[in-house]
Amino acid sequence: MKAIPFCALLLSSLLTSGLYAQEQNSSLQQAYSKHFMIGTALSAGQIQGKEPGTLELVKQQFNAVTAENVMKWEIIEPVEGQFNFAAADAMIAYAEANNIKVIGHVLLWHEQTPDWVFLDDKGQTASKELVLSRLKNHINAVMGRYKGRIHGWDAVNEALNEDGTLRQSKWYKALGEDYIATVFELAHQADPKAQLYYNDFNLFKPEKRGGVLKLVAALKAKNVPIYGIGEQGHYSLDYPKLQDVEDSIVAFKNTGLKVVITELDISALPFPEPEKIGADISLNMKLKQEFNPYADGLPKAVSDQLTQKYLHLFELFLRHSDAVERVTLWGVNDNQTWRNNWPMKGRTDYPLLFDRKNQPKEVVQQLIQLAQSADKTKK
Ligand code: 9MR
Repeated sequence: MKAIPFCALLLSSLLTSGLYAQEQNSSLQQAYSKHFMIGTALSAGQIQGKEPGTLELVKQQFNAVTAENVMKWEIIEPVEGQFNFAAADAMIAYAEANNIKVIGHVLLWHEQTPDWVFLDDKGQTASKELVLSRLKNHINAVMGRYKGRIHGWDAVNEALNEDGTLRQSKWYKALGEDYIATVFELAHQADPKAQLYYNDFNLFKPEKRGGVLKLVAALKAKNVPIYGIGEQGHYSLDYPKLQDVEDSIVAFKNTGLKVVITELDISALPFPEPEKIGADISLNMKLKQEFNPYADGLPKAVSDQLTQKYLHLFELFLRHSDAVERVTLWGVNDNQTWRNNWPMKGRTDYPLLFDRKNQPKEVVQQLIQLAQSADKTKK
């Protein structure tokens, strides 16, 4: 039987007593510095400084940033050979000036990839050689530009179906099932120091987790340079069960790879079709107000549930901090979160750690205190 670690005991006292941190001055990234990095995603508008206070807040609270969208293929290379580096350049300059690590997102994904990648000059399906040369050019151009300046890349994103089988994406159809290994090889050649991750959602599901384990075993058998597994973490108050998250972290850790929590957010809203939970962006349901119950504010009881879910998850991440190297929130504040628009547009959700005015939620100080207490057991 596992011993109950001190931070779990502290967590239960926090939850029952509602105690606040004594060291109010600390920030998330300082508090977690002995355990793992604390990251956030940044939108294009936030990178451009259009949201008052956000860049200031990010440099206090976070020590890793991921581009929410501006490094995706359709934005960074919308037309073959024409690159839009301005927004990525700006994010990296900001990060470097503030001692923040940069995470590249994403080299290859079946979404947000322009059609031209898969078509020849006659508009017909492009040959394997042509698609491969475009992939190579893309990776070399983007990773080459930022060589040595990116801590890690989500190299391949969401290549698996929910049952753990390989998604029959355009990439798969064009390049065959070796394409994942190819991306890791090309990426490693382009920037040998960058950590490379396989990133996906719903990895708490045993079948999908099994698909990742199979993929990792195949990559390792061929000495493919994969560094870690990115568990996205698009969760809700009702799911997943903590045990399922823990089982996936342990299974990934046992492969010898590192684990990164890459896109954490916890929706406070009811999910219309529970079998479709996850982050499949092709889902687009019609807005129904019954699924938007907190447009005027989050009731205290629900906000308390959100606090507890975050605390339980971080307690789990702390317990596995030998493998968990980073926890990245998928956004800074509730104003700028994809959750307001998925799986239906126009809802008011509360999934992040800072509210719509960039004010810390109650949970922030509690998370800080949780880390400070875990420090004491780590010394
Ligand atoms: O948060 C992102 C949203 O702004 C974009 O419209 C969407 C499509 O590019 O992608 C969202 O981020 C996704 C991430 O890139 C991959 N995992 C799922 C994320 C949420 O959909």
